[in-house]
Amino acid sequence: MTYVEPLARQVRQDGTMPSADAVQERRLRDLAGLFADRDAEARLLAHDPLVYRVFEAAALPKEDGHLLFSTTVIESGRVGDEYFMTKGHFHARADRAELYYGLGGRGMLLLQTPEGRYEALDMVAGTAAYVPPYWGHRTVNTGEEPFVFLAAYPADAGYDYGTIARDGFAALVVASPDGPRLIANPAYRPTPSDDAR
Ligand code: PAN
Ligand code: ZN
Repeated sequence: MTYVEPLARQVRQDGTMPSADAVQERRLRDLAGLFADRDAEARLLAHDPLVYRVFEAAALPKEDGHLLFSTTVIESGRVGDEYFMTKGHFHARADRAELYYGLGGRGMLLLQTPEGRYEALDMVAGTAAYVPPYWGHRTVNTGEEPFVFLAAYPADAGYDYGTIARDGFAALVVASPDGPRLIANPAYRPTPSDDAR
């Protein structure tokens, strides 16, 4: 067996990775409090739908310089006007960048700086999207099919979910008669950085 052979994983057309080392399943209850419409969220919680799955190639070398990769499959659906989305995070080592590659469906990558500047990028199959160092990121399924993408990131990037769980995300993507619309999140409250506190 070669060195690289055990580091490869098969990714199916639908984004699932049968040889994944770990699979995270996120249902609505795992995202409680992240959607703007709390009443719609409470109603849907009775069914607690599957929102997304992450198939991780995690059993890869962890020494400095290595990459991990995963696929994410976000189901099509909404909570009120807001589309199904990931929790969103900054990297625990905030200066670590990431590359996303669209595999299927249609979605948006939301990016924000710690100060709350935000940008959004439409993603379809074939879109290579760059997550720069220090930018928090969340993906949203704006289509009728599962939105699927592959992500590759430094093995030591880690996850800071707490900041977005506490402050919210600076922008929301909501359904409108003209299609998905990006709006500023009125409930977003950035916590001052350590330097400013
Ligand atoms: C991705 C995300 C994945 C799920 O692999 O972890 O899309 O989103 P949450 O982690 O926000 O639930 C990534 O950005 N890794 O760094
Ligand atoms: Zn990330």
